Amino acid sequence: MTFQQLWQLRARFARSLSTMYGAEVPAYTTLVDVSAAVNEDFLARHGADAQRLGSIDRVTAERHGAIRVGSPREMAQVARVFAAFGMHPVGFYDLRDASSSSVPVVSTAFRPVEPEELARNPFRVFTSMLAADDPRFFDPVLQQRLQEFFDHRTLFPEELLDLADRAAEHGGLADDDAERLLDLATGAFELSGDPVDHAWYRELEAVSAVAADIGGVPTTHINHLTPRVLDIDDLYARMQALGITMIDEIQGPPRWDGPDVLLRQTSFRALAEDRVFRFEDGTVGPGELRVRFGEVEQRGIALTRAGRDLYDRMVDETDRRLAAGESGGVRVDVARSVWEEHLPRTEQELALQGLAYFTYVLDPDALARAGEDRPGPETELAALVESGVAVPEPIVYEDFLPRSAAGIFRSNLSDEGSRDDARTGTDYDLTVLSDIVGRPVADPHDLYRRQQDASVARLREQLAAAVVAR
Ligand code: OOG
Ligand code: NI
Repeated sequence: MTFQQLWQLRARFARSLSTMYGAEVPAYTTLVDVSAAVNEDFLARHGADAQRLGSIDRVTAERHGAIRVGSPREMAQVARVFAAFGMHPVGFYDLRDASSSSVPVVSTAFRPVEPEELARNPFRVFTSMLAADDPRFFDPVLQQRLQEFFDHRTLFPEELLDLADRAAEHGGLADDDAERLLDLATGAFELSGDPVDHAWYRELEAVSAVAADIGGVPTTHINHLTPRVLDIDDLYARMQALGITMIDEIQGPPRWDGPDVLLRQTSFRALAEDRVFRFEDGTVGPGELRVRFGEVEQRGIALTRAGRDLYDRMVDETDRRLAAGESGGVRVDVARSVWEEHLPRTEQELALQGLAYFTYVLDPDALARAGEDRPGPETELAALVESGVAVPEPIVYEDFLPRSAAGIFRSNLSDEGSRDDARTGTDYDLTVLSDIVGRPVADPHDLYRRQQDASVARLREQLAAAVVAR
């Protein structure tokens, strides 16, 4: 085989993790099969319109994974591994406060950032780091023991890190090196057969099941791998019909007859998996852990800051009405009425009100129809949209939602864990996380904005040319 570029490595990495995960968690394979059937039927029903938020090839291959690491050192290393696949840190998520349960992690997502790269293969991995220094969860003695545990384990062998650095530096790898990189990287996220120290695991679990999953085991692993569907309600119904119990509700925006925004997700609860334990009396033997689960997602349009503020207000409003006992207490029904009251019903309105990101594309027929009145490059964008000369095409949301993420974590915890809210938590933000990761963590808004601005610049050039040609 010849030289493989980063995107080719990324596509193969996603496939290889998918094969591994399917062998480890058979229910995942069912989920992938049902997702493919849902997408085919959706495509048959909606034709070309079905591909407005991504080509069917992209959507069929699309996955996000989730992994969890323990320390800043491990976070910096995993960033080097992902860089070899053209995946860069985007967004800061603080899940410590996003839920009443004990979820002591801060997170980012590693993903391609350029539109062409996303179109080639959008593989992304939601990556959480244990906030092991947060005194609300861990007392000084436990902090110390966790740190020693993380200092002494190796998640990513030197050979993997070296190969990854070389791939990132040269924009890819050739032949055997590419194969070796893929083997080592896939292996780093495989469930380990090494014995789990039972006493240590249970001690951490009393504080937080998430802490135990991260700090109670000698390696990391893919926690879930999520296919994308074009109709999540259909997927939900089909999975239930197959006898697979899903969590009670679809997280994120409700189903309604306006544009889909951001991200809707649902999952089935973690399944019991055989693991090997070293018990308190020194014996080694089988046991079970329930950690890994299946999740599926449907993606919508990315919202601007103004759109996101509106979204957050709608979520709060839904909470308020639910607390007041409206609509029989069914969240999605309450949310749907809130949506109908506040969110514009068309993409065009979302664009005109500056609530969502779009690329603006010139419609040459509309321009020709304008004849002598054709607009110049100085014409306001809104006027161009209203006259149909500029057609807004949605930019898909490529990121995550902290509240849904916390909800997904929480739905898989059997125990709330403990948190001492009398103490002050450690400060984490995008800047602190960038220092930890060792490279700048991008603000998702900057990326969407850049894509939108580039399309407007292109449009203005075309209009200027059209004016000159007149
Ligand atoms: C990550 C949970 C977040 C999502 O889709 O929001 C996530 C985890 O369980 O480690 O994957
Ligand atoms: Ni997920």
